[in-house]
Amino acid sequence: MKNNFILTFLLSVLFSSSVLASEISISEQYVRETIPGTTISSAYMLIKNTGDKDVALKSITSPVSARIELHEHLMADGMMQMQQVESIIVKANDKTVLQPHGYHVMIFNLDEPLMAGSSIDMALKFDNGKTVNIKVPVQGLKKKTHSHSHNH
Ligand SMILES: [Cu+2]
Repeated sequence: MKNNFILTFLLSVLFSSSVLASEISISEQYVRETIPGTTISSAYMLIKNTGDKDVALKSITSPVSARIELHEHLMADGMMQMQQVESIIVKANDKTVLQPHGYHVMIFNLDEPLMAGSSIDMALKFDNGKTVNIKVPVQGLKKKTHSHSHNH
């Protein structure tokens, strides 16, 4: 009886954590190295939702800044502009890409510059009450114009 109880307990822990992890997953995340003389940066990632309900990213917190906003780029009067958005929706069984010239994360008032090779912690809060914690690597400013790397 006692063994059965322990087994049931372990299974329920394993099951619930795998459910949690499987609904929203973040990949391909990176944040830009700070341009010298500035205290801002932007972050990008791929958010995947394997659940059967739409979710919305509501806010992001990080130890590196108290002011982090969700932004989108849009064309206005022939000019590329960006503005803050209240949330970024990830549809059920779909994905949303945060990328340059699209949705992105703006980090303001950085206390210290972000250096390539390091990484920062971010907590992503979703409207279903879930928080996803990720490590975001800092990418150097020198961007390869041509990528000859292949995925193995
Ligand atoms: Cu922005």
